[in-house]
Amino acid sequence: MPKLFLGLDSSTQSLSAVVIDLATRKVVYEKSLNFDKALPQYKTQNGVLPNRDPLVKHSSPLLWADALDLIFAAMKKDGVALGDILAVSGSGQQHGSVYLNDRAEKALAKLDPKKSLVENLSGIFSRKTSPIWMDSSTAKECAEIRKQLGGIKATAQKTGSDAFERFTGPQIRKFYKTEKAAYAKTTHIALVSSFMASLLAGKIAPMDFGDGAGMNLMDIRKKNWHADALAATAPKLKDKLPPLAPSGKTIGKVSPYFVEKFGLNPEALATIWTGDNPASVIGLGLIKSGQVAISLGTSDTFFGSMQKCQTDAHGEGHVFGSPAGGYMTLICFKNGSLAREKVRGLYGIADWKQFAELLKQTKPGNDGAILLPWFEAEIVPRVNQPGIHRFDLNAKNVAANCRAIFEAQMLSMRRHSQWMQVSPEQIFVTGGASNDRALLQVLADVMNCRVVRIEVSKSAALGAALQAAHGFLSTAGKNPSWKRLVTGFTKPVAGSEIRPDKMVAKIYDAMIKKYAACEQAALK
Ligand code: XUL
Repeated sequence: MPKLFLGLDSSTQSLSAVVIDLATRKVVYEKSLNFDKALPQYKTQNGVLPNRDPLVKHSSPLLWADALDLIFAAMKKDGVALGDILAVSGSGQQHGSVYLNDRAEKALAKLDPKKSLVENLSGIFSRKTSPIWMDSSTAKECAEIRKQLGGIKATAQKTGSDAFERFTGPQIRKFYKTEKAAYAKTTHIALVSSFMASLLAGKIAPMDFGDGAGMNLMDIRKKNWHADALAATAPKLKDKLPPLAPSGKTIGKVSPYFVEKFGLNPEALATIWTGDNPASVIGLGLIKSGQVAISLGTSDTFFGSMQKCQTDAHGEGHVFGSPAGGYMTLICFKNGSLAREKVRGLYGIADWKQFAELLKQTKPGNDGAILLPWFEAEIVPRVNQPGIHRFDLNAKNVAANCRAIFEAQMLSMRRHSQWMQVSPEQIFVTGGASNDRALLQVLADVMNCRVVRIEVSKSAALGAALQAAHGFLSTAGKNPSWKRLVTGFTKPVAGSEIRPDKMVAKIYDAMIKKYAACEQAALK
């Protein structure tokens, strides 16, 4: 007898679905719908609506709802046994917000399967578009909130993070300041995750401790709305926010809309969604405190599981609730592959294979050469003036530049993740650049830690499916163990382990001091 659970991930560029069978511990279905391609009428580029101001990045909540209809239709067409799904959960791109008026609750409760979701939702929005995580137009509001909350350290201690432009609180404050009448008409503010969960459940869904922590509004320790943060953000804000609750908790049965229209099991549970990063923590199997993963993607991220809440006094890293209980940490380095690609372009390097070959022609430590690769304004460390900085490095030496950028990126990760005080037994690494052993050897040596590759193309949607299973089993009073639940779904790639070279690791132990000095000099 299969035990099917559906996980959805509403990300920046696509909506993905993963169905798992807990009886066989297998992923039985995967699908991804690219917003630009599947719904061109919204005119998004990489999931973002065009805007003249490069700092403003919005998307459309109707686009996300439309995609939900499309992905259910695709699952029905592909013969997914929707009638056997026991529970549905999901994750969303973090920080993005949806603004609803007093018609929303009624509309959600009476979704008509003869109409599309978009038709059903007509007239329920108090703001047509949704600011998303790529938006950086709220520097002023961040400064105002940070000041009210007592500075960087205090803001991080209270809410888990310093005030960041993309976080929901500063975005709400900007909306309140610039569109007072529309703000007054807003009765519910949702995150992308809680908006999508509301559609599935047919009622306003709570926000979870993972995504709720990405707002600069949640008390990171008490896990309720922080009165000072609400007051620093906008008036009457508490009335507009749903309650906070653990992710995966049951909201109710799925809305009859999905039952009648697509044949979803009428008894299937709709559970609370979370953010894509918290879901990925589950999808990558980071259950034990101190387990960390590095994703080498467009941006590089360093994230992991943490039992006791400990915030970053410098305000560079974030603390979110983890769907597995406890907390997770996240540090986002904007100049990841983005910067590596720029170096490749600068030197006309054909591909990553050649980049890795060049890197191998040089020796660890690179005779002290360092390249700080801030091609774009950087999040960590905070760099508002983009630019690259070379130290003891000849710009003409191609091979040395390849090593210098990657070593600097890894040294930066080591330096800026120290506040987490984790000493992992091994680091899981995922993302595009994780295919190359030469790069991973540098990572293992800099971190002085074993590195294993994990290939989970849809880690967030898989995490969401596991979250649905956990919610279902908890509701049935089974008290499921997260460790047992993720086993088998998140195996490292066979033979991918790379051990640090202890002699080389010593070179980096010395080099981290020089790296720190270079960083400080460049930041001056
Ligand atoms: C995390 C963040 C991004 C988005 C991407 O803080 O802003 O990783 O969650 O969807």
